[in-house]
Amino acid sequence: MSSEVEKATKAKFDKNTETIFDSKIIAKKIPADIIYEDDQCLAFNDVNLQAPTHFLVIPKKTIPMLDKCEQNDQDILGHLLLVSKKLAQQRLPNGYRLVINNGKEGCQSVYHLHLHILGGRQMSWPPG
Ligand code: TR5
Repeated sequence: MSSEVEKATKAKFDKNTETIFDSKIIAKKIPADIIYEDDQCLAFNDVNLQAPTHFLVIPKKTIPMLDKCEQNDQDILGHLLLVSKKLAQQRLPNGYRLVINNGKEGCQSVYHLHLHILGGRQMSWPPG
C-alpha cells in the first residue's frame, strides 16, 4: 500500500477540525509553493509529486470534499475548474489530468476540497 493510500485509509472527515490547508496554507502560517492566488482560490505545488508537474487548486472557502458541495457552490466549482485549466494550459501544453479524490475509497487524505492537476508524462488508464 502506498503511503498516500495509507494516509487516505486513516484520514477521517471531522467537520470540527481544520485541515492543514485551511489552518496553515490558506492562513499563510506555513510556506507553500504558491503558483497562483485570487480572492477565491489558491494553487500550489504538491509536496509529494505524483508526476513531473503536480499542483493543487483549492477554494479559500472551507469545503471539505466534493460530496459536501451544494447548489450554491456552483460558481466556486466553476471557478476552480477554469483556474485549473488556465494554469494547466500554461504549464502542460501536451495535456494533463485533473483529479478530485473523494472520501476513503476515493483516496482522499486531506478533507479540504482540492483539485489535483498532474502532467509532464504519459498518463495511463485506468488509474489505480
Ligand atoms: O490524497 P488527497 O487527494 O487528499 O491529496 C492530498 C494531497 O495534499 C497529497 O497529494 C499531498 O501530497 C498534498 N499535501 C499534503 C500536505 C501538503 C501537500 N501539498 C503541498 N503542501 C503541503 N503541506 C505544506 N503539508 C501537507 N500536509
